[in-house]
Amino acid sequence: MHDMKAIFKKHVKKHKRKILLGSPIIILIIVLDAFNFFANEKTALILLPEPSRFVTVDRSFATTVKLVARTAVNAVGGSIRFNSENADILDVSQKNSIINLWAEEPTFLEEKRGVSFQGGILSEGGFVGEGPLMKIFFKPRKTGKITLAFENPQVLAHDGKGTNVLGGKNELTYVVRDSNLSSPDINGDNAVTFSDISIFLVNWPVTSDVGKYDFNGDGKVTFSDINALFAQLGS
Ligand SMILES: [Ca+2]
Ligand SMILES: [Ca+2]
Repeated sequence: MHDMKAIFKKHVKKHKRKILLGSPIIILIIVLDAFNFFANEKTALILLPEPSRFVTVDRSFATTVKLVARTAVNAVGGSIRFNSENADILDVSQKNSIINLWAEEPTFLEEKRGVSFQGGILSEGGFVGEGPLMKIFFKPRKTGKITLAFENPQVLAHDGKGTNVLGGKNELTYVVRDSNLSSPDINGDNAVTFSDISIFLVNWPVTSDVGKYDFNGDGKVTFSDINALFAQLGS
């Protein structure tokens, strides 16, 4: 055991310079990777929460459907479905859409269990870049999760053959909580991670801003709120 420790120490000492030099590169790669989750080379369809995945049951919320085209494209279509027992669709807006030729304007699927759409982008040389396709407005029915997903999505290349060049798409899950509970996503990065718990602990004991840290809704901030936040880790 001691031998192992000694070997390890010796190795670290010997390679200290390399380890120190290498570490920032590894960290940089991890950070860049996180930023590039959707910004890689793939043409993708993205469901974007506005502004947050963490919503309250008493309020409506919106999802922007966005296209990221890495090569020239001219048509996009598909449908978006969700678990409709937990929410209702209020409206779909095409305002600011990059689609300027609708073959099928966004229409509600049966019993508003989703939205289907099909359209073209009139642009010389095809469309490259990113922009919104539409915005869907929802009203939660109850607390729980609402998951949106694409069904049969297509993004067609401006190549005269209509090749489907869609390389990626995401699923989006909203977490609906009671209106008297604080959002577990303290730093607003759309995930509940150790960073949120760390921020909470930095502010512990909470004497002001009770409304920000009352995760169980009893009007005060106690250890129970730490437990309540831990319970939502990863959501
Ligand atoms: Ca967070
Ligand atoms: Ca509390």
